[in-house]
Amino acid sequence: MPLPASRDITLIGAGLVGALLATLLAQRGFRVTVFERRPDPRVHGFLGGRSINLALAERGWHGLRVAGLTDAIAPIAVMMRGRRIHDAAGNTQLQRYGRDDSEVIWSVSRGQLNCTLLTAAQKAGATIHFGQRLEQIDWTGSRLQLHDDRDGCVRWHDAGVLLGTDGAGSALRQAMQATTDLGERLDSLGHGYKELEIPPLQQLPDAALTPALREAKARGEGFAMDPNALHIWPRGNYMCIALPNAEGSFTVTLFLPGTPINDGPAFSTLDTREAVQAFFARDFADAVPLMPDYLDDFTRNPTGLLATLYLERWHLDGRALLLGDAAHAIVPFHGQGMNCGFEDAVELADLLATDRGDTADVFAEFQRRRKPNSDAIAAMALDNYVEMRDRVDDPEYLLMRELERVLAARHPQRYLPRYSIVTFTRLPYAFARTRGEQQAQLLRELVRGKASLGEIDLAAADAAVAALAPLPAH
Ligand code: FAD
Ligand code: 8R5
Repeated sequence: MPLPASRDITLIGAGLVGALLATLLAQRGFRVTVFERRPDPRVHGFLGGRSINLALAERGWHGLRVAGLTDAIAPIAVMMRGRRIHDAAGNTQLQRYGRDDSEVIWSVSRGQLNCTLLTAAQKAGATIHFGQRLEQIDWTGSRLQLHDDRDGCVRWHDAGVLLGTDGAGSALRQAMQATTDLGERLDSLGHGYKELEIPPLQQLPDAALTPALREAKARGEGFAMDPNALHIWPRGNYMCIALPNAEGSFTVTLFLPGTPINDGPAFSTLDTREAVQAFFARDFADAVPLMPDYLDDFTRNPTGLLATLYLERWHLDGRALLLGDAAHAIVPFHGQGMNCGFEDAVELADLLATDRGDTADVFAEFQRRRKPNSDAIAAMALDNYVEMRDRVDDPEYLLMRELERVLAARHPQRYLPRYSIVTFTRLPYAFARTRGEQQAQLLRELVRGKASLGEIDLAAADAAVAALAPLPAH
């Protein structure tokens, strides 16, 4: 029996969110067609072969679980149990993210994750057309124009119900904007990023290694640093981070202002190899010997831009809806862009599958539920940049973290650090943000003028926590 027309859905973009959503919708009996600009990464490789990884947290795992994919991803995920902070002298220290190894985040290869999701979508029945770029939409005729990268031809297709999962630079968003004002605002952060690489230990020349690392290499060890951490080199207005890849390398990212702040380093002034070299030698001396190609990487790799995208409207009645980065691109500092997008996909698939009414109502309901949450994670991601680059080695901040652990242990029903709510639960981001503000206020008052945990009035702390509403079940 043919499916009714409303069961036909067209997705633009088969990135992380599009491929997961295609899987979820196909599994729920929708007829799903996806148009993806790039060639099939399972045939042609990914991003020129560079290893780029992402941090996967509970919200992201949940999306994979609903799609039945945890068993496919778990074997390629590397556990990160905390931040490993590298000070200027090269000493490191681990700050755990959670109570124990049940509260950790995971580093996953973007390419492998995307390939697994594409295969799952096709297995569930979705049709994916690669090398097909959305160019424009004829809204009156309900047709979309695609450019076929393989033969260079331009063709028109019936549009039907459109879902935009085509990322931060969304072509569908642009086409929607051409007919209706979506209330778009792009807030540029003024900082950019550059990706570098620490190769597997076995590929590093002995001459560059410390005696301890030379021994580790001789023992056959795979990683040049602690593999089970998210490494951070906090330096005030800028920082480096590194996430482990399963094969032994690390992807290092430098986050830096575009132009100087108080005469500090910036992308605009790192314009010669000598300037880059002097900067790294001064600020990231312990990482330099582990990155034999960093000068070439720095010159060759593009500088990424960082911005937050806000839209007042995500849909054109029942014809088109944006989700994932296309609707709400955020800065990366909470590692939640994909995690949030996966939450979008699960929510939308549920709404579409249970709804018997008008698609426009479903889209409006989706926006009503998700927008407060994407606004909240956008704000918390901005906060976390300051925390990562400037606060993680500050004594007052460390005392607040220490107190937070004590309070969470004493009052598990009432105190949960904001980082934990965001990362280890699926409580709404908007809840994490308001609760986080209340808790931060409480911590600030308790640590004011105090130098150590012993000086803090725990009875007063207990009373303050008791005044918070109990946490929802999670
Ligand atoms: P994308 O994954 O960008 O996918 C969009 C897809 O649409 C692409 O396949 C693209 O080719 C396709 N497309 C674009 N235009 C067209 C067109 N005109 N026609 C057809 N197809 C088109 N998030 C985390 O949660 N944790 C992390 O640790 C993390 N790290 C990140 C590291 C980096 C370097 C970057 C850049 C982002 C990171 N993010 C992370 C954010 C995360 O990558 C995004 O939030 C997530 O990929 C969004 O998924 P998406 O499907 O909406 O967009
Ligand atoms: N995205 C991340 C965190 C929080 C870590 C913490 C931070 C690189 C472009 Cl910057 C960043 C986090 O608070 O200790 N979890 O996961 C991922 C991050 O950056 C990713 C890799 C990134 C965009 C470049």
